[in-house]
Amino acid sequence: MNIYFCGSIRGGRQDVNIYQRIVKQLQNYGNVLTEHVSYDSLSDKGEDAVLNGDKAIHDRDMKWLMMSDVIVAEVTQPSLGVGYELGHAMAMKKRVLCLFRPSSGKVLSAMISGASSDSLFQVQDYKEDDVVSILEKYFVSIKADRVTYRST
Ligand code: 6K6
Repeated sequence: MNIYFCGSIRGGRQDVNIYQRIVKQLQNYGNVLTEHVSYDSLSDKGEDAVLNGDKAIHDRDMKWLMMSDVIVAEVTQPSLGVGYELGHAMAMKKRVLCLFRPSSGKVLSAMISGASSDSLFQVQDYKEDDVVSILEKYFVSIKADRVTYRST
């Protein structure tokens, strides 16, 4: 299973330790195409962006998004790029899980919380210590869905 993880880069790297925790857990369920989003070494300044060019980053990420089976986004730190990815994922009818930490004191954009309408696009409040159990529950439910689809 290809998993696309979204997290803020130029929107701010405050939550990078949480991204690492999520990505590590996601790797138990499939191939995480965007592991680099969780790297400490990736700053919000973008030296590698200068080397490769923003268009190359955009085009590669869109290709990966298309190839992915599931998108998991940590949406607590607002990011234009993550919002853009989520809009495309929804248009592509991909399965999406957005994770938000109310303990941050932030309020999630209504365009994300309000988009949660069916099982394809889910938004879930969570606490950092619950990452493992929330992802486990989510991926078990996906597996069950896939089995149901195949047998009907
Ligand atoms: C390094 C530092 C700044 O930019 C870079 C290299 N850029 C990116 N490399 C890979 N993915 C990127 C890059 N910039 C944005 N993205 C994608 O957008 C990721 O998949 C993230 O989920 C999302 C972050 O968007 P911003 O607006 O917070 O940068």
